[in-house]
Formats: sequence, C-alpha cells, structure tokens
Amino acid sequence: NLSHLSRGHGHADDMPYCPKTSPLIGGPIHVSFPSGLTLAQVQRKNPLVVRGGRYRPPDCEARHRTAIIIPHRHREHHLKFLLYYLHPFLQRQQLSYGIYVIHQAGNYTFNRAKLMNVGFREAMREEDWDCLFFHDVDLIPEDDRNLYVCDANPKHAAIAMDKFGYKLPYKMYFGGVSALSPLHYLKMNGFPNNYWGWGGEDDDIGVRVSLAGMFISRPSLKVGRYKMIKHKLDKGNDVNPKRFNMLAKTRQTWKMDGMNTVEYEVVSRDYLPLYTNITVNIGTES
Ligand code: BGN
Repeated sequence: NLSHLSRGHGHADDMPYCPKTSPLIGGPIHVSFPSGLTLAQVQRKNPLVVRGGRYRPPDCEARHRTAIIIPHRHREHHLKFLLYYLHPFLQRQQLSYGIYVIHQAGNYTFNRAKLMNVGFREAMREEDWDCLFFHDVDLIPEDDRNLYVCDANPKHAAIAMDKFGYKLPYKMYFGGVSALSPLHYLKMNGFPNNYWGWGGEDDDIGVRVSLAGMFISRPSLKVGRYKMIKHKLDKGNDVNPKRFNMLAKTRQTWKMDGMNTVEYEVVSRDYLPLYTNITVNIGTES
C-alpha cells in the first residue's frame, strides 16, 4: 500500500479537515511598501512554501485548493510586494494553494485576458484546483476576511479599490481580481483572446458571465478592499482603441473566441521558490 506517499511534503493521510473558519484570520491588514524588501526576505518569512510557490496547511487537510493566476510583464517590483502580502494571507486562510505567474514573452502589446486563459490551462494541467483567482499584480488585499475561495457564481473580489475611493467605479466592473471555478470558467468559454492593450477585456469578461447564464457575486465593501501599487501605463500596453467596438459584439463572439480557441507556446516553466513562472509566447494581433 503506497497511499501514504500520495500527498507528499510529509503529510499524513489521516489529518482532520481544517476548521470551516480559519482561527488564524484577522481583520484589516495594514499595507505599506517597505523599501529594500527582497525576494529572499519573503522566502525566509514563508518557510513552509515549497517549490513552485505551493503550500498546504501543516496540520490539517485544507477544504479548498486555490490557484492564483497573475498575468505579468516587467513588473518585478510589484510582484515582490504582492508575494510578500499574499503568501501569509493565504496561509492564514488555511488554503492549499499555488501561485502561477504568466509572463508574456517579447515586446508585443500586452494581452491580459489571453494570459489568463494560458494560466487556466497550465494550472489545471498540474493539479485539480477547485478555484482560480485571476489577480492583477499591483493589487494587495487589505482584509483577511476576503476569502480566496470560490462562490456558487463567478466572484468579483476587487470591489473596493483605493484608487476608486473604495467603491465600485461602475456596477458591471469586473476588473482587478476575480475568482472562478473551473466549471464557471469553461461555461463562459474562458476569457477573450483578442483584447490587445489596456481596457475593455474585464468588461467583456463581466458580460460573458451573464451571457453564460451566471451572476456576479461580490464580497462586502468592507472586506473586498485592495490597495493598488501606483504606476504609470506600461510600455507595450497602450490603450486599446478597438475596445468599444469589440465590447459591443461580445454577444456574437464569446462562443467563438476563448478557451476553445486559445493558441500559445510555452517558452519555459520554472518552479521558483515563491511561484511557478510560465513564460509564454502568445503571438500577435491577427
Ligand atoms: C473602464 C475600462 C476597464 C477598466 C476600468 C477601470 C473600457 C471599455 C470601454 C467602455 N473599460 O472604462 O477596462 O478596468 O475602466 O479603470 O475602457
């Protein structure tokens, strides 16, 4: 009987489930950006995180398995702060989790939503995650009670961002951080592949949720709070002038463009101490 080998990391098979509410969860988190922080320090503060940025609670069996998907290019500075806050935050929630950074290769215009599709496929290839958090690199959660687990409907977690005065900027906003189960994701055919540059892709995703017959769920304004790390519009991520026209056609396009059509080439997959880095060639606008 080799079943004792199956869980890895020296876990016993007969651990009790973690409590329904983690006793380690606090309330508001004070977020600041210490100068001189290094990834080595983040690593030292998170000794139970293993290769590829994976973690499971040491003395109970997690009730939830969450993958964090972070689209990324040239934002190492932001990534460092996000990892600094996110690892302890997820551990306090007693989740079994993995962090995936999806790095767009080359200098062609950034495509956030397509990188999410890549992240979904590559993360699900590795493990049977029951929830995926699609997470901007520059948003830091500010309350422990913002649970990184999925709801019965796709969840928009970043309801209260500091840059919007801790309110929703508009009712259909679906940007920043969202959480979908694999079934939700596939039901809406994932995210669009053809939004190159800034803007609109998150609105398209929000429209897909309702076209696929689902609703947007949200945490409370008190709990879904995020601090954005200030930055200018990135090089290689110009505002997308086509976004209005594209958004007007989502109803006609969502079934023909998404998870069922995503094409890409993985350039490298690195299991780093604090995250799995997947560098991907996603091509260019056709
Ligand atoms: C909206 C953008 C979103 C962006 C939010 C917040 C568009 C589509 C044209 C209506 N949507 O205006 O992508 O996340 O602002 O900055 O530009």
